[in-house]
Amino acid sequence: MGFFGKLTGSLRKTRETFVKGVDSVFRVDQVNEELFERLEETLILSDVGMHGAAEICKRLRGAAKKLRVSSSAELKKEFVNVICEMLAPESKEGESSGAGQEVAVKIAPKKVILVVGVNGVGKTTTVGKLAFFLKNQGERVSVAAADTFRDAAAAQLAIWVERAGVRFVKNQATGDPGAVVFDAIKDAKEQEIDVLICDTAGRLHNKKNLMAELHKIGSIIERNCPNAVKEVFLVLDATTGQTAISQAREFKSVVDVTGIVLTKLDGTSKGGVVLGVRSELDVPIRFVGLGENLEDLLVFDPREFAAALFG
Ligand SMILES: Nc1nc2c(ncn2[C@@H]2O[C@H](COP(=O)(O)OP(=O)(O)OP(=O)(O)O)[C@@H](O)[C@H]2O)c(=O)[nH]1
Ligand SMILES: [Mg+2]
Repeated sequence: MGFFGKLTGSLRKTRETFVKGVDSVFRVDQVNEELFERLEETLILSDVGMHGAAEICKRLRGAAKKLRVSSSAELKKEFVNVICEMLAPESKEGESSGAGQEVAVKIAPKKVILVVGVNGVGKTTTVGKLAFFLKNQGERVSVAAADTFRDAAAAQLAIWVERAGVRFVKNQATGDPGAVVFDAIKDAKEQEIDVLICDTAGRLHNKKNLMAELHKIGSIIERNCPNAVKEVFLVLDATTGQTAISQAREFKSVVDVTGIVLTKLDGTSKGGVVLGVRSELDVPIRFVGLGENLEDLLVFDPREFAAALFG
């Protein structure tokens, strides 16, 4: 099964609820205010949330007016276009910007990815899948076990790292995540690693501690690899619906989130949350998690996603 087939299969339940609901809104002859109201209501009820639903309807109204859309079939087409536009990353995003400037010496690591999120959303699993993905892209990858809060965390990560076949840095001695990241950066320089991925704890004694620690790890990365591209991937669990959106808001206020990884899209009917997250955050969705295996991580492509949903 290809990537697209896998995505379509994973979105089956979302198609059954969200898409069916939306389809029924468009199954009328007239494009009128009532249709827009029903659409907004349907979107709110299907995990897109208030903010996302309002934005979609506003954009769709604008497009309908501009293009003088008169049939509901045409309007549905525009609806899919609006969704693609909303999901598309900002053009300012610099995935291809490399290390930011031309430098003669080789930078190692070129990129440091900090993976954050509350407990149980799928951070460690995502780190494993992401390591495997990047390795297959030809990158030299290392993983840092910076979740030192839970005893079993490093052991769980070690299994993923072994499956992915990448380098692993842990540090049982200090129990300090900052120290692990520091060691991993040092190791990455020595080993000429391209991408360093740091797993982090999802739970500390309290939320304030968690955010303070993420902040500290961020400064260690900044100080020790000023020339590397820094990414903060926020992992959100799609099955939690609106909760994922409020977590996103909370993390974004503390750390500079550069991308979202939306996990557990397989088997949930709450796929509409993709739209809510994107509209709420103004941060691109980079990857989606579609299962518990190494290869179950897909680069998020808005057009493909919309096609898998509505195609
Ligand atoms: N179906 C499905 N399950 C997933 C996916 N990603 C993660 N999981 C499962 O979610 C559970 C939690 O995953 P972890 O990776 O341990 O989550 P975490 O965020 O690291 O958790 P803490 O370290 O406790 O904060 C595991 O049972 C994973 O197998 C996904 O994309 N699909
Ligand atoms: Mg974990």
